[in-house]
Amino acid sequence: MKPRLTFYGVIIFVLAMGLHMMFALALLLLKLISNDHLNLTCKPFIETTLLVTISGLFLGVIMVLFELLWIKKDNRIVQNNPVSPDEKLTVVLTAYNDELSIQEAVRDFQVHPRVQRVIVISNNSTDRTMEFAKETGAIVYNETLQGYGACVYRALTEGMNQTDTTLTLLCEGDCTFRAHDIDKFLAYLPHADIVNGSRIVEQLRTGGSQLTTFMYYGNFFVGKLLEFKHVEQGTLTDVGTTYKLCRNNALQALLPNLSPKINLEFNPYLLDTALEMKMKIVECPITFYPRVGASKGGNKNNLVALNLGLRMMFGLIISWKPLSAK
Ligand SMILES: Nc1nc2c(ncn2[C@@H]2O[C@H](COP(=O)(O)OP(=O)(O)O)[C@@H](O)[C@H]2O)c(=O)[nH]1
Ligand SMILES: [Mg+2]
Repeated sequence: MKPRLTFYGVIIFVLAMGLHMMFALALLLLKLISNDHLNLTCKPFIETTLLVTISGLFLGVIMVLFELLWIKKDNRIVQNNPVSPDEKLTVVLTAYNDELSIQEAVRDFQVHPRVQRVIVISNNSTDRTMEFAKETGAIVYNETLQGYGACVYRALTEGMNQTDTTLTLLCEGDCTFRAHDIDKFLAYLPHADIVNGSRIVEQLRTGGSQLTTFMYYGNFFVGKLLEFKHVEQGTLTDVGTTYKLCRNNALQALLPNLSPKINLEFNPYLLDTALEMKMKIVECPITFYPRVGASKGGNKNNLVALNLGLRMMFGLIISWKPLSAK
């Protein structure tokens, strides 16, 4: 069991800071609206609370410093498993009623020289997604368990089961991610079991994409929380990207430890579980484009994204289990 002092220290610090600000504000308002009598009755309670929150701030800082200065030893070995230039990969695309984008997405990946095949996983699509994907030459399966997590889980399973490729590239069939980033992923692969795409480089985020500036910083914040949970295991700046390149032997170990019932929170859940298993995850900056077709996920608007971000934080701090779909 890891002590996770940085992780819990940061959480205690942020909670204490929030409470402290709330009570300081309450004290100010009370002073403005109440008479001396009320002030006197509330004073001991407010004073005690402020003392507790200030102690929380100090405790948080001490926990973080203790772990960073005394416990962490920085004894990492950089993995360097070269990838053969002939190595091909299987692309797996998620698709739920994505008839407007699926053909363009499949074609984009099919023409990349490192791609062996494209598999599309429809998730009970009721439009012509499956038909259009087949027409374009993709292998098509339908995942009957509804949900983003179930669709991703099936996609990774199908990729892993291909016997002539050892690499699975997970992506969405909505044209938000592009095949030209495969070369970036491959450049980082020698050092990783999973290369996770990150939309953190501003210049690579197309204006008008689903990732608003609010979501961009929100993703970064939750990414850092995940990083603090696994200090020294990886730099994490984006918990919302589907786009990732996985070694199949890593998937063989990882998938039995994942539940397909975790839905839109599946990405940080996968990363958290893989880091817990001591897998090497390296982020790679990727480009991000406007979506073709309507959003089905957590990117509809900032409020939906905020709700999803809070659920992700719940999963990271408390447990992923209660987030499983029934
Ligand atoms: N939200 C959602 N997405 C699904 C589902 N099944 C498959 N998907 C696919 O998973 C991806 C969701 O991606 P995301 O970026 O979170 O939402 P988007 O805005 O719909 O693209 C898309 O490729 C969807 O087509 C489902 O049941 N719900
Ligand atoms: Mg999408």
